[in-house]
Amino acid sequence: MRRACGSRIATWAGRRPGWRRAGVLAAVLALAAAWAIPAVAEDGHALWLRYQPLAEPARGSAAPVTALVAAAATPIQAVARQELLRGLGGLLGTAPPLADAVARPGALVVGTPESVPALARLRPALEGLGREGYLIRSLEIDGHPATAIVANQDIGALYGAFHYLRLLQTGAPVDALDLRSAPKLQLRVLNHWDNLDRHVERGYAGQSIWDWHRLPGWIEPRYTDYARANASIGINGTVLNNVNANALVLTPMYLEKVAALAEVFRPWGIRVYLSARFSAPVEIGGLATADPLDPAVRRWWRAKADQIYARIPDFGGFLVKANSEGQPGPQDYGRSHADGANMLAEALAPHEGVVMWRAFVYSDEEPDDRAKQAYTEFVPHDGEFADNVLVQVKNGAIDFQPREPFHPLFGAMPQTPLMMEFQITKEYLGFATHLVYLGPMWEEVLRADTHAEGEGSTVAKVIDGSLHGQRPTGIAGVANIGSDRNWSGSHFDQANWYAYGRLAWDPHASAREIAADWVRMTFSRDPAVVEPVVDMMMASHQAVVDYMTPLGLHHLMGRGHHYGPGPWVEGGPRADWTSVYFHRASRDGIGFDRTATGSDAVSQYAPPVARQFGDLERVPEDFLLWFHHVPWDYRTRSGRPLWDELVHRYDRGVAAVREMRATWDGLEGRIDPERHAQVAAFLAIQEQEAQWWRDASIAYFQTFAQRPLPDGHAPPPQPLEHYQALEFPHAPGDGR
Ligand code: GCV
Repeated sequence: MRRACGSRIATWAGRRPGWRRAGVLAAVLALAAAWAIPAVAEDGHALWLRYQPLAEPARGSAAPVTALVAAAATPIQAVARQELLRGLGGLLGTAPPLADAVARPGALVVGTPESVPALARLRPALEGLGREGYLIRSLEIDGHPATAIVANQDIGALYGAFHYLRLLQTGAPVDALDLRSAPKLQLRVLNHWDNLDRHVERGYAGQSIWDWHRLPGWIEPRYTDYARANASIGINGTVLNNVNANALVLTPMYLEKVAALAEVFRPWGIRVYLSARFSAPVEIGGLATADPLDPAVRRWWRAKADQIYARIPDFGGFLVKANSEGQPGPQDYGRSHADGANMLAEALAPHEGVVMWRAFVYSDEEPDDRAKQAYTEFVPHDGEFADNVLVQVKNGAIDFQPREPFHPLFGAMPQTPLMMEFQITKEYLGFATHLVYLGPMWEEVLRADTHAEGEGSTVAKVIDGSLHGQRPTGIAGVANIGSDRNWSGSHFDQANWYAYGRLAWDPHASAREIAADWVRMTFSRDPAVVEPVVDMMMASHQAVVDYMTPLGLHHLMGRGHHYGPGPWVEGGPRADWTSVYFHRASRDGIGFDRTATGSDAVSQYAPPVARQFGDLERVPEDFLLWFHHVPWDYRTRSGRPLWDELVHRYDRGVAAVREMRATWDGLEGRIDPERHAQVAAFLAIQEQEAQWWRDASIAYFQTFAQRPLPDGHAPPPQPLEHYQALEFPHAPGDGR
């Protein structure tokens, strides 16, 4: 098993010459300080770390900090201290003076028992908090009331510092604190689908933030901003390049660039990982094969790992997409996923790196149902993967659709660490212009009951290892970060990055509470803003499901770019890349029969779940057409026939967007004009596009349903051919 990464960082830092250490530290502090100067007012660049002065009465509830006792002897300690000075300075008006001891009431004392001796007596209370956990406590030190943020290691104290600042930012009382927090998942990682030419696959926020061409000579200050934002929500790893990987990233020229980024991220507790192309030994290594059982190939990967660790001693490991969508993999040589993953794991093991092997696979031979393929390919290999391999599983079995039932692999591989893969970027959810808060969708999946070990075997318990005891544990989020000034393409998409981090720290947390914190930190602590905006965010996921893919429909988007509706998409290289494959609409009904009379995908779930999903009377209606092919006049639970219910839901979705617009318009004057105006404009786009989805889908499905629209529902304003003829050759984020 892997050594704790803090000790590795300490070891690494300890080996460096003193002058170089001091230089790194100075650079880190300078970059961190530069971040405090807002380049453009209210452009969203500051994210949730705005540290605006606290207005009364919230300020009154914050105990004044009279002094800050915190060491700065290591890079992590230095950034923690710097962050507190910046945060307290912004929130309270002036930064507290630095002190070596608690000489008067009201000091904030931050560190480990080693870095701040006054904290040594809290050592027993730190038990069980691990390397990254922390304690925030109101107590007396040397006879004076004080607040302690204390952890076993520096990184825990940094996370505690961010938590304390969050309490102040959200207006929570801080005068009688007794908080313990430790992450429930070990690897909390972003996956960038960023290409080396700076195109971001499925990215809607500009170009890649990695300026590969100018690295390592030019270190953008943004890299520090990025690391700081991630550390504030507990993210501790980042995969820099696309899973559709270019082998060049493993060449020495690129490894120098990767090493430069790793150096910037290190003080923030963030390790770098790379997507590894399975055929790299052939493409950049000059070998004739990439067969994982070939001794020369194994040697090549071992040497490559050694080369990487010589430059990046805390390198995290590899992410691999193999034998999926045309990517090379072990099956090209008649080997299994376990053979491929274990070969890489063997190369990384001496350095305590991990392999994150993706379960998003489908072979060139089309299966009877794409939803079944990952389970079919992976479950037979349960128990065969090396100790440092995690299998990374998307939340649902198809592909980040607006709503999917949880992936049947969760709970089905008790001897293998399974990582969750969420998509933060909104490939199938309206890109950056649709306001969709993903917290409720992720919460729904995390709380879903797999029944793997009886009732209460939630997906969250599978991934945090509490159900089957697997280690390591982890979660990945496909990043929505790009070169746009506001990072994520829209102000509200920042909430999805934020919520991902908070759920990665605690997959049992509440999406609503996370949203409320985010709104208070990002827009306003005024309840007249917080309450309506949180309600709007919480309703936004159901809205997009309703206007795009109601009742369990899925994979109905435009071909290739995935922009807008395309329920008519058919033909092309493979059936399971079309919409007609998934909705199966005909004169007799609509939906994919995944029961025993159809593909029998339901049988991949534990029996109680399979029985529920397979039973037309008991299946949650949100998944009706995911699991069942249903006649148009089937009576739904509302009493409406299926066709009428479908139309009703499409219209409900559009109406929900209209309501979001009205709510937002009503907040004019309470939100700064710059951000208010952009959100208002994006909501207007969203309403138009929701209407487009609704109109195009109804026009298309009506050709099968052959029924009039129910009373009170307007017909689509254009004939079906109009919607089918629309083309978007320059839609952003396409796969290349
Ligand atoms: C990176 C979907 C996306 C692809 C993506 C793939 C994956 O198919 O459309 O762009 O490729 O998922 O997750 O590997």
